[in-house]
Amino acid sequence: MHFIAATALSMLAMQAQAKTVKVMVGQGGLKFTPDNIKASKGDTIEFSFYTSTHNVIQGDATKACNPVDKGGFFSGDMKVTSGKGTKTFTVKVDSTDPMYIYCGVGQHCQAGMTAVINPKADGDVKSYADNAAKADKNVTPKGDAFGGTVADAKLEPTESGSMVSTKGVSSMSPTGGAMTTGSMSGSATPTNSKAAPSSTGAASNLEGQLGAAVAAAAGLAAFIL
Ligand SMILES: [Cu+2]
Repeated sequence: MHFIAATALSMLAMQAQAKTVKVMVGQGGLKFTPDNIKASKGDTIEFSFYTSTHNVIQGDATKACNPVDKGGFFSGDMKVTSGKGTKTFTVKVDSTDPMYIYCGVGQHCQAGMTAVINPKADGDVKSYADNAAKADKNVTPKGDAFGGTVADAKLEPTESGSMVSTKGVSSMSPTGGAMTTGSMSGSATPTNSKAAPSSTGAASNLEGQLGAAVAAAAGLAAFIL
C-alpha cells in the first residue's frame, strides 16, 4: 500500500508540474514563435500552424536543415489556407537536452524557420539560424508524421480543461485525452471545469484537494498497472 501511495504521489508530483508550451509555426511570416523554446522534462510542446504549408522537423545540431539521423520527430506537411490551422502537432519532452527544429518546406529553413528547444546558450538560436541560412539543401523526412501526435486543435483538453482548473488535479494529464478521462472518472475530478467548478476549483481545503489528487493518481496507477 505504501508503495502504491508513494508511486501515486511521485507521479502526481511529476504530472502536476508538466505544462504545455505553445509554439506558432508560420504566424506572421517564415518563423517559429517563440524560436527560443524553454521546456522542462515532462512538458508537452504544442505546435500550431498558420497560413501556407509548413512542417516541424527535429534537426541535426550541426547539419542545419537536415533531420536527425535517428529518432526525432516530424509533423508531416500542414497545409493551412487561412489563419490558424485545425491540426496541432504535439511532442513530449523527455529530456532537457537541446533540440533543433526547422521547417522543411521549400526554402523555409534557410529563410528563417528554425528554432531551438532548450538551447545551452541563448546565442545558439541565432547560430543555428545562421547555419540554416547557408545550408545548401532543406531536407524533409519521407512519409508520415512520427515522434509526436497530430491532433484536432479543437479537441485539445488544454484549451478548456487543465489550463483553467486547479493545478493539482486537472493538470495531471495535459495530453492524453481518452486515457485520462477514463482513469480519473472514479474520483471527484471534473472533466470539464465549466460544468463542475465546485469540486476542485472552490476547494480551499488543501487536504481535500490532495486527497482527491492522490485518489486520481492512484486510479491512474491502477490503470497502468
Ligand atoms: Cu514553413
